[in-house]
Amino acid sequence: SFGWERYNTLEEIEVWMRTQATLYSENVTLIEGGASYEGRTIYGLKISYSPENVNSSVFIESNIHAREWITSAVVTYITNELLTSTNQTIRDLAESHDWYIFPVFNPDGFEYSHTTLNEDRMWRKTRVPHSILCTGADPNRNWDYFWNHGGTSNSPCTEIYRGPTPFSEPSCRSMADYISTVGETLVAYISFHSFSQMLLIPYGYTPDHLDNYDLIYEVGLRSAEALAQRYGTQYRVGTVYEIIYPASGSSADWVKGVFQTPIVYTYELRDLGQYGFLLPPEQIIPTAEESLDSFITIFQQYYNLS
Ligand code: 0X9
Ligand code: ZN
Repeated sequence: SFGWERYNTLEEIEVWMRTQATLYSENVTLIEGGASYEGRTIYGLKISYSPENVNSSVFIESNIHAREWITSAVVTYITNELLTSTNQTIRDLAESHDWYIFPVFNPDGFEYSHTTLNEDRMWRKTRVPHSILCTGADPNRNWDYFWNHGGTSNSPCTEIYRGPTPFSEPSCRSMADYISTVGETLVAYISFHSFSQMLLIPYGYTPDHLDNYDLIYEVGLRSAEALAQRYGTQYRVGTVYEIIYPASGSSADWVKGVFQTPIVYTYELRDLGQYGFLLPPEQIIPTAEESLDSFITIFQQYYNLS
């Protein structure tokens, strides 16, 4: 059954979401964000403690890349804390925002990565058959904001295949439609990836520091500091373009560019490559704890400095 001592399957995560919506039915709703190529519904949880929070919503996504299992584990952990923590800081944060949380953005790929074949464990992309030879597009290169502006490939056999057209991937198209219904209400959009221990700032398509970069950089530094305090885990902070690589067509760039969402971060969780995507289950809880510390700090410091 579901827990943070090991990695959960798509079905276990969905059952867990349903259970939360039943247990906390006054504040939690199971939502259907979109659908994947293979016909799976992309489920999320909406958490709302007050109708007054409608214009300070937070959107969270994880496992847009299938093999990055630690990301949905951390996001479900954070969700559980928002629902059950008695810590006053966490309660205040939870109850002063509306939350849209989608732990598995790429259910087809995620399910595929859970098959027993070793090769499949490293699956990253969608499962759309774009060519006879190779399946899938990179769902974090497929979004319609400066799509095909660097850091992508037009070859279906690469890991960064952008797809034939913007939003060719049903999961991206449908989640973009869903995000559009709440886009103007968002104060924050946080996406979770692994690995390499970074807190990334938009954009990936340009080296320019746009919108509120200075504030978001400072908030990011303080959040990375908070993260390090628990177990000493070191994170780097900077734009996607500058500290990893140029990458266009990501969900985070799309949200930032289309809605000018004030707080947009992408986490690259543990580790630095020792285990990489195969982070041992013993590290789930420590990774989640330190990530939660930084996550809370993002909001505290943003409201403190802005
Ligand atoms: O390349 C990616 O899509 C992400 N790194 S990963 O190793 N997990 O694949 C980083 C994307 C970050 N892009 C934006 N936030 N714009
Ligand atoms: Zn990723």
